Amino acid sequence: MDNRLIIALDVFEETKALEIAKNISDMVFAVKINWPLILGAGPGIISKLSRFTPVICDLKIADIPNTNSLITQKVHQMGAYGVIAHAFVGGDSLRAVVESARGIKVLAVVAMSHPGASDFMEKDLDGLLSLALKSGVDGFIAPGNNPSMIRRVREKSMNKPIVSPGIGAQGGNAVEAVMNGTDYVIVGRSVYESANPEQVVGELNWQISEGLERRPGRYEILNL
Ligand code: 3DU
Repeated sequence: MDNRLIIALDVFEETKALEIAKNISDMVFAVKINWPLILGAGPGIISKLSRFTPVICDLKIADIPNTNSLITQKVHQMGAYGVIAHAFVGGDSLRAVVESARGIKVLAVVAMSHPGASDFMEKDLDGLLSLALKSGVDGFIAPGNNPSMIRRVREKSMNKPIVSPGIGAQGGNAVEAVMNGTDYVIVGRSVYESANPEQVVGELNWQISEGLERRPGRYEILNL
């Protein structure tokens, strides 16, 4: 199945993360892990989860080129499928991630889903996008709860996939995000806090198919 759902496993406990991942692995594209799980369960969770499903490490890497490169090398060694880095740190820092990735996918954060994103990041979306494009990243992170922002990213970059959090707990809707140009949907709380994660994952997959059907033909569906 051409799956386009990514589950954010923002839980602290290894057992809970592994249980959810095992139960949903054949219904999702990947899981995304962030600092809560890495700090809670230890970095070994990357390779443990990778036995069931591709793992995207949402480390939001944002440092000088040398440090970015060291972090990316380690993420690669641990068997991750992809890594997320911030674009705002500048072209040299982002290129260091891309150059150290050795085949793992690099996603650049160009816009965020929380209200504070309008304080700084939103003001230079075009600059962040062009910097990320020039750095050779594999895709963009852009907010699924902000359809006009997704369209702006899509219109500027027709050839890199958009991966969007902000669906469910943060108010976004998967049908709407995908209609507006999101290629992969990230969902956390709505799934891992649910009494029936498999059912929620099934519904989200249905919503993604619906969004793809209603998507304008000029927005090609892009793969990561
Ligand atoms: O809101 P949720 O529980 O569905 O989780 C969303 C995940 O995506 C979470 O790990 C968060 O850190 C990440 N994320 C955003 O929510 C918004 C962004 O702009 C970037 C990443």
